[in-house]
Amino acid sequence: MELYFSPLACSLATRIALYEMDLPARFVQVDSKTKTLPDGTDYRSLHPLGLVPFLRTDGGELLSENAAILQYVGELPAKTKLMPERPLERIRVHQWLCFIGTELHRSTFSPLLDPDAPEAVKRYAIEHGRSRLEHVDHHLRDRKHLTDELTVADAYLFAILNWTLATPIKLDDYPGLRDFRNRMLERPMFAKAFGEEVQLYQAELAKRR
Ligand SMILES: N[C@@H](CCC(=O)N[C@@H](CS)C(=O)NCC(=O)O)C(=O)O
Repeated sequence: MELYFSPLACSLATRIALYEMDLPARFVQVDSKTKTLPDGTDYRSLHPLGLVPFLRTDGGELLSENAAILQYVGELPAKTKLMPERPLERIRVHQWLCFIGTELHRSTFSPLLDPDAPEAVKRYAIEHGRSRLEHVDHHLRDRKHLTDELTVADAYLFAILNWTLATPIKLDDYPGLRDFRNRMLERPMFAKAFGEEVQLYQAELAKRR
């Protein structure tokens, strides 16, 4: 398997899932600004939109879209699965992946992280995002995970919440989310994946300076 990723992007969720499930993979870094691969080729020749994550399966299939990739990885044969067996629980995970991808990732955080987004768009994203963040915050106040067990949806939420470090959204305003992120960080595989990508992110920044 090959995971195309950029440091601290939403592709971090798939790295976490692979580590938690102890699945082997090759990680191919996409420069988020230049869209080049380590061998200098243009990533857009592989993924025309230049988005990560992108996964090449062991069978050679190319998969895009975070929610789809996470579900694929989450149910690969492994001792620890990150997708539940029961149909309704699977739907619940699907529900959260959609919610995180649309309501939090693209509608709330993407404009805040985009240096080209106009200030009015950023203000709108903060206003609009508040009710969405409150919704998950309340859900997590008395739960360890989004659903009964740890799943790929938790890895995706964790990846998104890290972006509060670079945006005006403050996790202290959302104690359920803050405690969830801290709990996830206590898991060795979450901490390993996050720590590695922080280093890669800093190296990418230093290269650009
Ligand atoms: N709909 C895509 C969105 C993925 C996405 O937003 N990826 C970001 C990183 S978190 C990206 O590659 N941004 C680069 C760009 O927009 O050029 C998915 O869910 O996979």
